[in-house]
Amino acid sequence: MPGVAIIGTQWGDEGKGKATDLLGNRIDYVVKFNGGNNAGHTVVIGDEKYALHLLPSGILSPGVTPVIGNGVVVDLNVLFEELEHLEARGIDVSKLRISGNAHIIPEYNRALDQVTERFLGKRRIGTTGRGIGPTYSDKMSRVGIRMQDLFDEGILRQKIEGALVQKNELLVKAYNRRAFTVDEIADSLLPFADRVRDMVGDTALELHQALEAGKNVVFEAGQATMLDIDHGTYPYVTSSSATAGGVATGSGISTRQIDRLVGIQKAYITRVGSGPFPTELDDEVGEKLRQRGGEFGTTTGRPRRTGWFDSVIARYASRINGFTDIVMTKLDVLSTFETIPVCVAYDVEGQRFDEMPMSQTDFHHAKPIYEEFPGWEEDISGIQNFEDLPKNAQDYVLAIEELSGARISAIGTGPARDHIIERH
Ligand code: 2SA
Ligand code: GDP
Ligand code: MG
Repeated sequence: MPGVAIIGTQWGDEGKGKATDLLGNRIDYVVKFNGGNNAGHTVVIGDEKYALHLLPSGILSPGVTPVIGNGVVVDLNVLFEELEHLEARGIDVSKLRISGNAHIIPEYNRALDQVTERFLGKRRIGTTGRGIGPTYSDKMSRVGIRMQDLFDEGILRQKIEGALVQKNELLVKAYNRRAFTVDEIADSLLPFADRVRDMVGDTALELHQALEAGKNVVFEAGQATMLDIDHGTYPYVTSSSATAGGVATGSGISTRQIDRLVGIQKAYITRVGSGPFPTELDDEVGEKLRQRGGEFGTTTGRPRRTGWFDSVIARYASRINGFTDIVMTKLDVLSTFETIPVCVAYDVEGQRFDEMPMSQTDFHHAKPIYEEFPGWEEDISGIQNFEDLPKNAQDYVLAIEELSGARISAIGTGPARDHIIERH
């Protein structure tokens, strides 16, 4: 049963989209199991560049059945914008399946996400403002609206009414905003019922049957380990389970059906939004990484914060997820740096931490302990054989492999599909 999961090891944007695409011609199904249109995956195919948010990036491979699992939150307007955009570019999207249990992002949750951030001021999370957090809160509070509710107008109206009791209280009393009416929300959702009817189904059963029949199923995570609601840098996280455990809960398959767990890690590290970041480079070196790596948000265009590779985080991600192997991306970005520091442990007020500190306060105060590696001048873009890399680049990869606690099975040397070194 070849179930493969692709998981981010850092704070996102490691190149998961490209890693999924790499498996393209071997995939039958690609499943998004967490998050929503806060994600941003960029995939480059020939001269064409695709930016995907809500849809899994495997949708770009012909013959693949894309699946939006129960763990995803769906903005229906974005769904159809993205589908129409891809169709106009000649991509077949007709096979898309959506779980009847996936939650819908109603307009009031977008409003709440944005206004909450404004009111938090300095303490804001730096969310993408897409309504992700409030929609997952509703799911846990049991006042959420699911895809299947679109097919029963009576139930839909009851659920909207129930949710609005809480939402309007917050919007009007706490945040001085206008109230939403049941009619306006129902009117914004009901026209989608017919449009999604044929896409919505029991995707957990469909995936189970596919896996039992020996099909290749890829589970593609949005965001990443350090943004996971349980295992990330809470509260500076997203509101879903972005780690390996989320694959099963977010798609309804068994953990026993996951055969391979691939961690995606950049050769350095980035973060979008607020929160602690021990190896952050708030200087011209960080700016050079940002420019060379094109580190700007795929969804919001925000400049990403940049820093050196952090092996404490890499080891933590390997442990939490249990990676079978790792794909290291963007090694080409590190060319021309004279030396490349790698964080091997933290110093927290005189105490050394080789593993992630338990307390967020300690993590906020963590100072990286660096080991320096000699850099290389050569442009390595597009290299496909490990032996063709400069010796210093090879040594860097081998050192990171040792520090990360899992085998590096592939190395990205550029954004294009074939800019990759596969190590067998
Ligand atoms: P949210 O909107 O509630 O999920 O935000 C909570 C935190 O999660 C972070 N987050 C992300 N971090 C990196 N990349 C993401 N996707 C886009 C991309 C981001 C963009 O691929 O470039 O375009 O800005 C993503 N989505 C959520 C977010 O920054 C908050 O820290
Ligand atoms: P995701 O959210 O993990 O899918 O990553 P994003 O798509 O948000 O960000 C990764 C970016 O790096 C994209 O623009 C990719 O095209 C690009 N990319 C992926 N792998 C490589 C690589 O090995 N080298 C370079 N230079 N760019 C890469
Ligand atoms: Mg991204």
